[in-house]
Amino acid sequence: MYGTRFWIACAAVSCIAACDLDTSLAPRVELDVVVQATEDTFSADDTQIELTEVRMALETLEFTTEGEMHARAGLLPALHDLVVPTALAHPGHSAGGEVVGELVGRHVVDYLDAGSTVGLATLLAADYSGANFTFTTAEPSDGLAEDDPLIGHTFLLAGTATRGDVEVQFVAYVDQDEDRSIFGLPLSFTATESSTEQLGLRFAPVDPEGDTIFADVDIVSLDEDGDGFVEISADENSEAWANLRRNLQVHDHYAVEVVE
Ligand SMILES: [Ca+2]
Repeated sequence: MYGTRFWIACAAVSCIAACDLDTSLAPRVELDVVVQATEDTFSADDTQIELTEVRMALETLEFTTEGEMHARAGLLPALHDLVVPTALAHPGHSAGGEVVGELVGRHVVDYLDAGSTVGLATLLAADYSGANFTFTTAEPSDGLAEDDPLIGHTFLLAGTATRGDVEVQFVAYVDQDEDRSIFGLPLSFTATESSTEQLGLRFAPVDPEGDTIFADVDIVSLDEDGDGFVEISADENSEAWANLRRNLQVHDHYAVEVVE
């Protein structure tokens, strides 16, 4: 059944046509957001890292445009409210462009499960130039088991750090502040009503400049008792935890890509 909002949106679309504006602005399309492959083995200074688990809890993923939509400011906001209803719940996103598409709701992203679907995004037909997302902390209602160790945290990272003959297993629980966001991920994409592409969310442990998420986090040296295991958490190792947390706030470690 179509609700009142749908018919009001249709009325707005008709108005755009009647007003002889570019009707291509009005249609929308739903596209899958999928996980892009993550580089799971890499060097961090003189340490070889192998990641075996990378999961992250996010709130709304938004897609932004610059330019043409502003010209219709008098008409579009009303349509925009209807089609992208939660965008208005987050004012102040204009720094990254105008939000005209989004993947609504909370999602746990398993970055090592390449090709898996995160959810279905709704996009107004537009030229997209950027993407934003907001971190959250995972909850059982996110579809997790009640004893899932990600619960209460934003990231769960696990793996092996090797330097010379020394191998250390590690697990890291990282929390980001509520409403901490990544703004302005570059995205060059034109959405039309008939678009069939997917939008790929990528985590890059090594950013394009070669900086890793483990900068100033020397996992091997954190194994002070030599038992081959390190937990990085706010309680266990606050300085390394703070550095990892800070590194994971750098937008160079994320990307949104068009998957043909
Ligand atoms: Ca240890």
